Amino acid sequence: MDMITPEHLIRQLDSDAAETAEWIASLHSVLQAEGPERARFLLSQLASAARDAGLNWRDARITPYVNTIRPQDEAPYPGGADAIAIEERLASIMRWNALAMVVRANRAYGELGGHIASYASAADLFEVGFNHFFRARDDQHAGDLVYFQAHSAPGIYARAFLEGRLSEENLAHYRQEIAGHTKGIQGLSSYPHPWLMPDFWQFPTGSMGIGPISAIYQARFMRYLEHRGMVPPQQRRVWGVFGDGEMDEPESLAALSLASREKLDNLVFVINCNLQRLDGPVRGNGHIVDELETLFGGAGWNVIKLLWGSDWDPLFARDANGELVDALNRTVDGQLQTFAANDGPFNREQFFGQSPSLAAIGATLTDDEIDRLKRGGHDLRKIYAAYHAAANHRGRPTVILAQTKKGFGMGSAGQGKMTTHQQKKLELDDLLQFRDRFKLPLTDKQIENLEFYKPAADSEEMKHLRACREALGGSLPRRIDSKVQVAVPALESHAAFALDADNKEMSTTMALVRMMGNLLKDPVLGKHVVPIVADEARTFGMANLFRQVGIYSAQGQLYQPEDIGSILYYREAKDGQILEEGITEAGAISSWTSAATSYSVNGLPMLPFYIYYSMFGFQRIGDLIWAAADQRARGFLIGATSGRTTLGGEGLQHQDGSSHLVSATIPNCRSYDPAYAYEMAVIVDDGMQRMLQQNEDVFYYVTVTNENEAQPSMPAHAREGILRGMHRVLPCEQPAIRLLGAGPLLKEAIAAARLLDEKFGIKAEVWSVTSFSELARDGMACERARRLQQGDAKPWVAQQLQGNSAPVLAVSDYVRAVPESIRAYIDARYITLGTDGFGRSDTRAALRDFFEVDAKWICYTALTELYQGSKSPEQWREIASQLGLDLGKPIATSL
Ligand SMILES: Cc1ncc(C[n+]2csc(CCOP(=O)(O)OP(=O)(O)O)c2C)c(N)n1
Repeated sequence: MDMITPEHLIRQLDSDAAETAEWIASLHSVLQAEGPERARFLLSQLASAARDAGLNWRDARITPYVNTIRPQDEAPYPGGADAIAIEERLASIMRWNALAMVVRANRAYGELGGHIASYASAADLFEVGFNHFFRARDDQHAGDLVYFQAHSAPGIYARAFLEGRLSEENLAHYRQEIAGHTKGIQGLSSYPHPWLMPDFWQFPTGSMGIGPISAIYQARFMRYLEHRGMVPPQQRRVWGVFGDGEMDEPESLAALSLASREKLDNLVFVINCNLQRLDGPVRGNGHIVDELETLFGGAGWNVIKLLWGSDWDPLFARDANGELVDALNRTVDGQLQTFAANDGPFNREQFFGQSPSLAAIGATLTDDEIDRLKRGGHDLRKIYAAYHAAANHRGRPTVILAQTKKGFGMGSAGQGKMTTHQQKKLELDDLLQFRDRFKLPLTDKQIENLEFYKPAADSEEMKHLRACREALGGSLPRRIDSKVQVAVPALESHAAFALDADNKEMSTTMALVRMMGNLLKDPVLGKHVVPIVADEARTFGMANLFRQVGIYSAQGQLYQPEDIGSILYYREAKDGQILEEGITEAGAISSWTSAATSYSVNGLPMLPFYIYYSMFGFQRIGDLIWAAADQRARGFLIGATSGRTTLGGEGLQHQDGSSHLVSATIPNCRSYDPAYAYEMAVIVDDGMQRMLQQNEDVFYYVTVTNENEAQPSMPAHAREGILRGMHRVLPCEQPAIRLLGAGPLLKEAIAAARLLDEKFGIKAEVWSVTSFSELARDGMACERARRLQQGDAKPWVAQQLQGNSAPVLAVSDYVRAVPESIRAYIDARYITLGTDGFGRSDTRAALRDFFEVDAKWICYTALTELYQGSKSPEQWREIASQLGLDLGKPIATSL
């Protein structure tokens, strides 16, 4: 505890205290006579004079460990002390119901889990928001967006219970969603999950770090819609309440500078700094608050430290020589936690006992008063002042660093304890103490039975609760499942070039971009399309869109672009349509999610296309995609430069052979790996129909490639097969083998069919598999239906391949597990080829030979199937050499 603080140093270095006092007095007099603007101006002039004089002076970013807002600057509390008293009682009731919910569930089933301590620390932060700030959507207002710290969910349920939105039965089914469902009762999900509670939760925050970055991009997307004239300018805010431990996630901090760069003063973060995470202190040997102050402040945010409650104000007033502030500055978080976990006498001795002056300050308080000294995040008055300042701050986003105690009010059972995060059971004595601490009107028996408590409808508390929410537009959180439709243009109107391609050369990426360009021109749909890139637009041939629809920039274009003379110049505009996110896949997908949930969040359906390097999608930002799925996102993810052997030169970290394996695990994601432009066009058309017309909560993952090839026209009657996962592209009367080619390897399968015919006189038919995952899902559903006596529908793949027993050989540019996923539904010998192993840089031809997926290897593999047992090793070597294959080559997975 011998830390030297800046204030210590100042005192030691101050060679002329009288002079210092004069300077400070001058500042005060300017402030008084001419106001803060003038004072700030003078300070910045001084700073620049210091720079000119070569002083190399810089403001130490960290301010003392005290509240940013001085007591005299606090906005008055609406309703004053009476309202505070009622709201404190309400907060106590929320606390109890939340605690009872978790303890009850775990009394019944010890495995259910849940958290008490997090909400105990966050309750007051939420309550001030609910009573005074969080605006719900109504006829006048589109509603604020609130990101709730996930493991505080019981508290949000507790409030919904008091508001009459959830019943006792709902609460009794906390974390029992399946049991609840079988009884016709909505069980309560562990964390905010819009998929599971679609009328309630808006934003999934259960995976740490996803809430903060998503909140920033939602706030940004609101501005995007306003600047493009899609919605009128509005006073909506995004509030995000997050944990201090959660701030360690890279995603939590990843977009801070975007928020200030774009001047998102519609955004407020409240960081619940209870100084603990799951295992222990967030920064035992330092101050997480100061660290966050530096990070957010450095990124350009308005930072409000909310550290101490009103009962500290008189103590600071008595702190004439600054010893109290010094002591707080040097008390590290680990010690603050210990103070939280101990009682008044301990704190008097250990904290106020550090010096005679401190002891004198402490002497003005009883032990009990010391014990109850509040941290800022537990003082409604201080919280209100901070929120009020944040809501009225202009030009920058605000972060409120609210210091609280983890497990606040849980007494010796939990407050400030190392293990408090996971505490979900409490002894009767602890429960009784909790009741007494929060003055809950419940009998011992009611406490023992963990009865939920709801005051009478005409009680002061309930009237106040209702009045506050009515004034703010109703209850919250509330997810609105808008059914607004957007007309989708006829396929021929924007994709004729793909449907009647007539062997014109193009890549599927080029076809997609061309189609998107056409869709953007559609008089109805056009403005709803949101092209999103993470600094790869040129890679995908999208530069023409720069000029066509412009790149969104809140400031417009303040410079003359270098290429102004070119028709495709780099055009930034305030009403630009493209979201060019720079090199942040996490940011780009968060933008995509904002657009993909706009139908619900803004009541305005948008159609985002996020086009990215397919390897940097599911693999890199898979959890953000999973959260988007939970959020019922609707839009297109376009995995470009896809296919492990199709990307060619880029090598191991760029070549994607796995995204289709991962995307197949997301229930509401329909994944396609089209080979042809017309297939891609049909898939996008289907997606638009389902998402914009039928309002289905699905999204599409479509891989496209940069390999140019002759594009055939669409055969008649192919649509159903394309969408269900396979259709025949090369028929044959009596095939000896059936080849299934997927995506870019379809052409290898077709070439193999020719090779088999020309060199070996073997007839093959070829199918284009647009989606192994759709085939597999259909297969699983049919198989289960049969098992459960619910019907005898045949899987699409089995229907297509029926009437023939010839072997089936599938080839994919993804790992073999992808084509393996349909094995169970094929009534014939089934062989798969894929691209398991690390990619590497070389030509497509070399890569396809290396992974044994080119026409020659398909041909050789087919022969091994057809000539089974009838050839000697010598003859096989002979066939291989005829095909130009090396049978001695090592397996790709070993290299
Ligand atoms: C990505 C991710 N990693 C780990 C967890 C597990 N987890 C849930 S809460 C938590 C601790 C949170 O600490 P903090 O953010 O400080 O919140 P507090 O509960 O202290 O308010 C952890 C590690 C998670 N939910 N998500």
